[in-house]
Amino acid sequence: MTLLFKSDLDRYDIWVPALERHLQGRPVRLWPDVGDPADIEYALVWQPPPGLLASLPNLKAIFSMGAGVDHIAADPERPKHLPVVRMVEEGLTAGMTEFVVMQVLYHHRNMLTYRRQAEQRLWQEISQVPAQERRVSILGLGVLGQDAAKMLARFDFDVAGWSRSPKEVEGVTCYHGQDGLDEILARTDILVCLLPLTSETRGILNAGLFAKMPRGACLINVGRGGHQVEKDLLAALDSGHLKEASLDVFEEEPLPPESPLWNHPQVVMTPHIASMTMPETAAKAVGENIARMEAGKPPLNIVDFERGY
Ligand code: NDP
Ligand code: OXD
Repeated sequence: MTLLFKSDLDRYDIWVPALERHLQGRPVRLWPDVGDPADIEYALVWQPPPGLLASLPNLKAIFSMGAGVDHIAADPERPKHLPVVRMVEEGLTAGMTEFVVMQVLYHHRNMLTYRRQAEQRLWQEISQVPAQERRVSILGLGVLGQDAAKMLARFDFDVAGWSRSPKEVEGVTCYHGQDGLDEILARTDILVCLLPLTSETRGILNAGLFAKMPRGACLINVGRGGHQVEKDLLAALDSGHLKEASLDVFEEEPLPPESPLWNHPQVVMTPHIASMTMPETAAKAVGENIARMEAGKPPLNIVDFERGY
């Protein structure tokens, strides 16, 4: 049996048939109408209410509907003996790469400045830097970071990436560890954050990090709001040290109405939509993993809670 729960995105009319197609006849039950909790063996969740997972006595695995699992880690009653599987599926990856490329191009081609100029009826060219001379750096070279990095390299950007462990990615200069962070920041015109939120990465986008980037650099945060220290970011934008930022995620979501980030002239803001899990491809990935488990194999993409992702 599969339990499906997502609090905020009402696409069950697509999700349920997609799951039924890929679950080899297993019935799908939608929370809160789950019937006998003892029937539930697999849970597919996004922001489950604390205690919900612990109330399912025969659960075998927890599948996250998103790539990030901070929402599941936040449940103090999460049954710690069960594998938690993060979402890796082609639709989510493709959507993130589209979004990152769009934002990089937006800053690369000075679109925010042109928008401001248009508001003032100002017809004025800005000298354009070629892509080969624009240094784009991605924090997080995992499933999403690597895909975006490879696509940016195809646009001829000078692309680098940073991860915890050493990596080799064709067309991408790879850095890792604390020394690697300082090196990558020093060569950055546009910084993309695609890290998971962990105890090590929380607050990483702070005044100290911005100071290590060249003056006039731009930030794109599509990781988590917990990565950015918004007061430091506002100070860096206001001083001109950071030229612009694209923010898809925020310290508090929804962004409170009083936040200056809503209409800051140097900020492009979106409401945590950089990428979305696509029901058909996600259901296929979940179905394949359940089939693995039923065949006695461990599921792919298990979260290591020691590392935090
Ligand atoms: P992965 O787990 O595949 O990749 C994570 C990457 O971050 C890895 O390269 C990892 O290094 C690196 N990393 C983790 N901790 C550190 C650290 N302390 N120092 C340096 N590097 C570190 O995740 P995904 O690519 O699938 O997803 C990344 C994140 O994107 C998600 O966790 C989520 O927060 C965010 N996201 C946001 C969405 C949105 O709509 N805004 C949509 C989907 C995801 P290593 O390779 O060495 O393990
Ligand atoms: C995710 C997200 O983690 O949508 O997948 O934020």
